[in-house]
Amino acid sequence: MKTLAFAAAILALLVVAGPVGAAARAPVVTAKLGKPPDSNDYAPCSLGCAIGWETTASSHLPPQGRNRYDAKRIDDGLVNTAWVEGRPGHGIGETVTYTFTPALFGEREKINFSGFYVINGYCKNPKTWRENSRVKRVLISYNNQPLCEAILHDSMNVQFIHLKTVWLRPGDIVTVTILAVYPGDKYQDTAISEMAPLGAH
Ligand SMILES: [Ca+2]
Repeated sequence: MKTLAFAAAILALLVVAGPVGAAARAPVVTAKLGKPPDSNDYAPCSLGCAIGWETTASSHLPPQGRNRYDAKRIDDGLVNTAWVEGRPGHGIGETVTYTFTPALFGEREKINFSGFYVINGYCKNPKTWRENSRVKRVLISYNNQPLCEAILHDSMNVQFIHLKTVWLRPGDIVTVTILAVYPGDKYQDTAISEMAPLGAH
C-alpha cells in the first residue's frame, strides 16, 4: 500500500508540475480579413494619429533599380511599396520592431495599443504578390515578452490583428517575428506592404 500511495503522490506531482515545466505558449489569434485597400495611399486611422513610432527591421533586401525594400516601406501608407526581408530563404525569424521613443509621448504617460492592420505580401500588383512570399504566422512581442501569435490570411485585402489592449509607455518596443510563410511562386523573399500599430482610439 505504501508503494501505491507513493506512486500516486509522484503521479499527482507530475500532473501538477506538467504545465509549469512546459514552455508557456503565447495565445493564438487569427487576423480579421477586410476589404481591398481603396487606393494606393491607403492609410486608415492608426496609433500614428496620436504619437507615431520608429520602425526598424532585422534585415531588408538591397535596392533593385529604383525600388527600395527597407523598413520604412512597411508603414509609408503606400500599398505598392513593401518591406522585404533580406536573409537567404523565406526569412523565418526575421523581425520588424516598432519603438515608441520617449520624445513621441510629449505630456502623455502612456497610450493604448490594440493590434495591427496589415497588407500582406508585395501588393504592387497581383503578379508581384504571387511571385514573392507572404506572411502566414507571426509572433508579436512586447518588450521582448511574447504577447501572442497571429495567423494572417493569404490575401491582398487589408487585415486586422486585434489584441487585448496593452498600455505602452515611453521607450517600449513591440516586435513582430516571422514564424511561417506562404511561399512565393518565384522568389524566396517575404514581403509586407503595410503593417501599422492600431490604438489610441
Ligand atoms: Ca508600403
